Amino acid sequence: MTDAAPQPVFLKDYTPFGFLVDQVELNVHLHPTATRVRAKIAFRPNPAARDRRFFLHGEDLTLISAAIDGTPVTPEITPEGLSCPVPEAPFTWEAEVEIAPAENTALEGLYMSNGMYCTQCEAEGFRKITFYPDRPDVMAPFRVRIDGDLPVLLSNGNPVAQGAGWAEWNDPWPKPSYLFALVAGELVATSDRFTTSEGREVALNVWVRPADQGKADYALDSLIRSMKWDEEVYGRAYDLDVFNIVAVDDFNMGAMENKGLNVFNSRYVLASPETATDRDYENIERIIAHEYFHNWTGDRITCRDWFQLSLKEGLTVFRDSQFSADMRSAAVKRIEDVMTLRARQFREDNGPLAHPVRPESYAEINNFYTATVYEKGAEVIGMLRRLVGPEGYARALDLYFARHDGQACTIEDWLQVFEEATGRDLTRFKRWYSQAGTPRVKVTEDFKDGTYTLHLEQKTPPTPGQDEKLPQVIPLALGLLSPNGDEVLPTTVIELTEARQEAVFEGLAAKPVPSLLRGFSAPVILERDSTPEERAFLLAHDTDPFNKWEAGRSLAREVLIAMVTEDAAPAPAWLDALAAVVRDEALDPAFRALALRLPGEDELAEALADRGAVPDPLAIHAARERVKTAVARHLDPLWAGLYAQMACPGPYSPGAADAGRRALRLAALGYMARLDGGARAQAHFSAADNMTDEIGALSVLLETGGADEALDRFARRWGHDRLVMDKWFGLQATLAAPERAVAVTRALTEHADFTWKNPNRFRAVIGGFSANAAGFHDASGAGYDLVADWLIRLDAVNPQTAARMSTAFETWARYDEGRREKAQAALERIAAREGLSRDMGEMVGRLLAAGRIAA
Ligand code: B3K
Ligand code: ZN
Repeated sequence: MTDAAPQPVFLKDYTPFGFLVDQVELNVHLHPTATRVRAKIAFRPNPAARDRRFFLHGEDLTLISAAIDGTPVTPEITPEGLSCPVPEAPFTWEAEVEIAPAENTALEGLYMSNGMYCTQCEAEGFRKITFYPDRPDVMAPFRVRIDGDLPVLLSNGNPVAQGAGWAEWNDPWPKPSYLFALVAGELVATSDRFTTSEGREVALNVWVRPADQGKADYALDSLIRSMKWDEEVYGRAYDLDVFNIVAVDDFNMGAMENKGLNVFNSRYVLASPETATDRDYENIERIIAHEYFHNWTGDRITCRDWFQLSLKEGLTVFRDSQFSADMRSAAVKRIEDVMTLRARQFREDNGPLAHPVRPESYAEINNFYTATVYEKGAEVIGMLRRLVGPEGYARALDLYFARHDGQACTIEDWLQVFEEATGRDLTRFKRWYSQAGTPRVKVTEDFKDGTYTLHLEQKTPPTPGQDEKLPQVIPLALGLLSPNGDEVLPTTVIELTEARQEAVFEGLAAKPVPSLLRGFSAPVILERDSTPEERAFLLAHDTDPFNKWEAGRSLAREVLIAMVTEDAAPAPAWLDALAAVVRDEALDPAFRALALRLPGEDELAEALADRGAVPDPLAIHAARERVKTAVARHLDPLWAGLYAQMACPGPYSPGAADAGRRALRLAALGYMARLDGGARAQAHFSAADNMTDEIGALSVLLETGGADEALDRFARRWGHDRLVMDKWFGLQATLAAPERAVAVTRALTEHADFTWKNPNRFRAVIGGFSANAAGFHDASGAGYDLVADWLIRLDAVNPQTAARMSTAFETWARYDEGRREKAQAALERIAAREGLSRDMGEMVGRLLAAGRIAA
């Protein structure tokens, strides 16, 4: 913690560390309040570096002793680390420190969760374990001995030897310290074996607490499928004799890719049909894959510095999306990814926290594990693949792995392999890494004598610190349909590279209907005046599943906006088009369920602000409610049939087919509840034999009223299960009616089981409430105050999670003056706190600065 204004670090200031590390030996003697860590590190001067000052990061460490080549030394120690004179030749550094894992509430470094020890080192947590050059470009093999009276003692790499109360591990692959991990506890494994394409026999274990035994099968199965997929699709085989995964209840994020020892938030490991939803299963599959894929894109090839974070994260998200698309429905996966991108990344790119995929400065790197670095970073790779084609992409990746294995790399290294493998000049493409903001592509058209011309203009609005934007390289996938619905031009990619461009199509019999940005081929906002009739036509006829969905989505958005601004009734043409999609049995039920989901309140607020209006959160909420009721009535003849038809016979299976049927059935249930007062939802809740149905019905009851009894029953049934109770807490905060939301959330925070130091529980309640747009933006400012109070409280114990949750305030500057004043006051109250963390200091500073400009 620090009171001073956070000092930024700049990309341009990068210099290599003065020393290389040949070997690290750690000896960790576990104790809740007095763990001893002995480190023996072989350093030698780095010929590539000029600066030979010996500085080791270290925070919250008590130094017991230090020696160089066996001679005791007395280093100079600051809150950030130590420095010491060292020989000009190779030398051995030895140090012993003491730390207190049980007192570590920040969940960074070595800490305790339910009696078990675990670590989280990315980005800069290793410095809370021992003194070390804690930066990703210093890579070394680690050998670790753990002493502790717990039955399971794990670290990275392969097991060397073990006995009662100790274990030794050796990781032969050089790695940066952020990939170090240690776990110790009373754990049980669900195990299997995997033989790699290179003939290596790998022992696979998913470790959980004994009470959770039996809930790790799906995670293990997902791991095996990920290992196989990475061999088949990327030619990447696993490289150790064991792969361990551990589920931890108290965890700041989703999971962590430590070499050979992935540590997971238990919500992304534990699953049984009774306790996990279809969405949970899907997330487990995706995140297990993501962390496993990091073994090559992250661990074997890592980042030179944290500015390059998207090098591993964007690429690994792209890879896990490909995997999910292969395991499930590619079309549905793409639609869901774009919904998330728009809800999180576009919102970020359009607000005070906008930053490039490769930021150029930061005060606290943990604040930059963002949707822009991850999801926009993945989109950039998707565009690259589209531009060079699948073969070019495969060649570039092969070269990347061959050339950079064992190295800490940059975005330049990454683009260079594409240039060499494909002969393309990527100078302009690189702007995707340096320019923040979502580009707008404006499209107009004309048709004359069989020639159809598209006039394309691109523009990126200013973002904080970046007023001027240059044109980007935008792959625009498009197709053309004839007026009778035939495809006259199959998907073609046009490359936009200039501020203005034209695309000409000749020899057409009639003016076509364009299907633009197919598959959402670039993370841009398309601006084109198109009529509701044309959108309905695309919804009915487009061959591109993404654009078919998009047509319906944009119709729904327009309907909702018209209802907010003009109090219009929902257009019957839209309702008919929606009915046709829902009725179409040739379409995947999951797709039909997605078509029935309306744009969210925040998306609508954003769209209104974009048109220069000041969004009224209550009016948006009310319009959405009215549209839902209108849909319920208009499609009334369909619901009962759909509900009966979509029942899944046989035992629960989390696969995409059954999950899609359940999603469509629950969507029908939700609309039906608006007509039958929730009677069927009550019955559905009582009869549910899996969590998807149980929580699905409960959500319907919460939305339409009459959930009290079901909530009580749910709590009695699941009170013992933390993960299930997170859902109970979260749903109530998210779905509370606007006028009750603050009171409901406050009551939840007073509940005996609101264990707020647990990040999952905090996110469920405070994050859930922040996602309740009309509730959070209550005109009284009570929502802002409630969140600010909790952020202040959490910041004192866990700055990382607190800072992350402060993004609730990301959109404050778009609202009316009354709300703005109150939000600003809440943010200023946080900013004024003494002892505010660097994490939170940076976040509120950015939130306030840009907001004030806009105000
Ligand atoms: N690399 C980790 C995230 C670490 C976050 C540190 N604040 C998980 C992942 O992206 O796979
Ligand atoms: Zn990752």
